[in-house]
Amino acid sequence: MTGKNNVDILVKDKTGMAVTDAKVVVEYSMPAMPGMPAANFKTNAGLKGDRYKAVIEPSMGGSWNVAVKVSRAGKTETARLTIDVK
Ligand SMILES: [Cu+2]
Repeated sequence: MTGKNNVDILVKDKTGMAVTDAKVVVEYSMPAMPGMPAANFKTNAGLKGDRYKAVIEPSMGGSWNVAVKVSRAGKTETARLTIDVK
């Protein structure tokens, strides 16, 4: 939905253990379209228990690209997904 949405991220290492010492950033964007310039947002996720939580606020319905960037020990890995906002 447009407005505030909670995002829950579980980061696991190769052995399946929850990773709790990473920096997690959620970037979300929508390309420009008629009547709307490109939208790009970025928010930090904070650790709660063994999960990272963030609040995203898509400004309009439609397809959004989401990139979850996980940084740890000087390395960053990115998980990309698309969400359909109603
Ligand atoms: Cu749009």
